[in-house]
Amino acid sequence: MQLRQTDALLVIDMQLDFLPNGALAVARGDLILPGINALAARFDHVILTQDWHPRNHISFASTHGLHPFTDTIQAPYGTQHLWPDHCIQGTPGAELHPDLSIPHAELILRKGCQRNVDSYSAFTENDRTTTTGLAAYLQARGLTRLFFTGVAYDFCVGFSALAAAALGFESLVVEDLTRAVDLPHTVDATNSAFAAAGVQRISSSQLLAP
Ligand code: VGL
Ligand code: ZN
Repeated sequence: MQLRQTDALLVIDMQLDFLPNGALAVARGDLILPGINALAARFDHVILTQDWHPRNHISFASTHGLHPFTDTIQAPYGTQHLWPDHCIQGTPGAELHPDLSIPHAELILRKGCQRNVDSYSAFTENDRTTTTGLAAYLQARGLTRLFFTGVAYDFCVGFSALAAAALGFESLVVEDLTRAVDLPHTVDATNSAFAAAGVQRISSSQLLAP
């Protein structure tokens, strides 16, 4: 697959809290770091995201005295999964992994900053109304084809890729450079949603081949 001037690579939430030993560790998330670095070197345009929550965020089980992973709440905008406290603004766990090496990344977008609204997607918050400005940024620079990597496949990567497709971007997920939280049904649901929305699942070998 030939890369174009109008392509961008999105590296979603490669933060310490989502990687092994982190507060919301995604299994084997660290194994994708070298591949992401190698792929990023092929792109002129790379955008990084950070999950960036205030303390007592609506998505934290501790905020509600409930259990992470298994419990949900009914937020004004719909069902919200609950998680361990993670990616609290300014804490070490919210930092990007130090082995992520993409000095030419042009934008670091922080999301999930409102206490009462979570944001899995880098484009549209979970209320499905508030935008992060990322679509406007990409459109202003003429970037139309987006490749997604990072964590978690079944949450922030998935929601971002689906939002991108809904906003009219060509949306591709580099599947071997993602890892999933893998709650019951979340990977199947993501795969079905990708198929329905025309989000393509590709391998990094298709991009790294000489
Ligand atoms: C994520 C759960 C909660 C993610 C973020 O990055 O996929 N998952 N916050
Ligand atoms: Zn989060």
